[in-house]
Amino acid sequence: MPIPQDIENLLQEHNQQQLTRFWDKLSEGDQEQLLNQIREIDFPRLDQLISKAMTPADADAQDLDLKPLQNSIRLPESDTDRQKWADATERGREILQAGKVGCILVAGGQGSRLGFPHPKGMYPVGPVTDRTLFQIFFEQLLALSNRYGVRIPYFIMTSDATHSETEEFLQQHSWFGYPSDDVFLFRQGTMPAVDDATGKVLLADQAQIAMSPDGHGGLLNALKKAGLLEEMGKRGIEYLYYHQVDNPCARLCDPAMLGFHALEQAEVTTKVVAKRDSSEKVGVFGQVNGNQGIIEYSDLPEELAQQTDDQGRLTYWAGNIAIHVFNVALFERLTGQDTGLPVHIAHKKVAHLNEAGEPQKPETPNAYKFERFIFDAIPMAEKALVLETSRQEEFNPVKNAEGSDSPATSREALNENGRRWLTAAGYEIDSGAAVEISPLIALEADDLKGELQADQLAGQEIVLVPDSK
Ligand code: UD2
Repeated sequence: MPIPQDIENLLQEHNQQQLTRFWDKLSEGDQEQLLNQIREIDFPRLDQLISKAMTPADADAQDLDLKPLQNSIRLPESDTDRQKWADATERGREILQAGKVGCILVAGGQGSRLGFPHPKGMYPVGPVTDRTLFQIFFEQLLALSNRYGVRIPYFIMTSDATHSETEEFLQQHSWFGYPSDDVFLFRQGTMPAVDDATGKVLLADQAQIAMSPDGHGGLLNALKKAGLLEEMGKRGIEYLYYHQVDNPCARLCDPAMLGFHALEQAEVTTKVVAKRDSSEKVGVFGQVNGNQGIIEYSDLPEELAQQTDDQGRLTYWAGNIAIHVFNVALFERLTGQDTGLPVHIAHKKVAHLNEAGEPQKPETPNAYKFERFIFDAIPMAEKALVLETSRQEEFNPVKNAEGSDSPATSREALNENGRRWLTAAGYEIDSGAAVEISPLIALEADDLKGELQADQLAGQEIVLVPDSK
């Protein structure tokens, strides 16, 4: 079939005619697929992004206006602090009991650093049982919904790269016992990659535009498009606990975090850990252009990352571990306005076809990719709260195949946390024992007090998981 006239005009107008370069070689089906992709692209918006990407940042670009974080709730040190945390935990339990909490998992990333050829949630990280990240999360939510007698909807964002395998894996495991009608899998959007020299949209194949996921900030539009903000309204959900697929130590729907969030009347609360060192690859919290916000590690100048106060502690100490509580009302407000989250432009290597239709696998960055970050919602909130947590307890992600933030460090942390819980609950265990405790057995150390028999704690492997039926 001929190229539809409206498409011909559209590509002409935006100088992107190369997208139909191989039209005559395509089957009807492939032509249809290409047309659908072209129709998905917001070309006027893309033109703005292309010209922004192609304009070198002017030398005297407004310097980063970053000041240290002014207020945050630090880990408790005094009895007064501990009482504050206990009060917040009580408030958080009330919110959970009232059924006002939903949970968001962002799982659209391709996890290229890990070199695992499946969606990262399928990665086995249990130190003894090889439980996957997904299983650990679902068991936490199942334990919470049982304990508080409420349904906690689980909104899982996937991407084109992770959706079908994730869906199949969860179905195969019957959502690890979680009610499937409380699980919502939805895809994030995509953005085209453009050639860094010409601004032309790249073709990944003769009938396939080079598209990539639009960043975890794509969550807002994806929730709205999937009708999930309405679903939250129908269920009376007011608070959303948000976490990433790579961190098995995240304490889902943490009552203390929910409690502080409500008591401080925040619209967004973010958990932070004290950075390991100035080079740790996490965003930092600060006053950004006068507003509380996060500067991504790649945008933080070296001298600021290394700046210390008079006690030698990092000035920008608060590392974003990408655990948030958002008010649904904030998401409704942000998706209601047309200026959504800002778009970040990344210079990356993107495989594509050249003009002759030959596949190119560049060795150096050749294209611009566009993505949104969810933490850019923070400065848009009426009030943003920062809450410190313990790295050992709550931030041991699986990111790299080796070294720091790897499967080995994450498994060891789960093991260490299990051992600490057992000791805190008053049990003697072998100093070299490997420990794994399912959330269905305990969500915190206190849940173990007076529950275990000696034979469950003997030997080199202590595995506390529900009896497999
Ligand atoms: C992220 C943060 C970093 C710090 C760290 C904590 C950004 C840009 N950086 O670093 O500041 O908080 O996490 O662990 O966020 N994802 C999607 N769709 C996408 C892209 C990512 O769902 O299009 C998900 C991905 O599945 C993962 C999370 O977002 O769950 C973070 O992905 P990442 O690997 O891009 O972020 P990272 O680890 O560089």
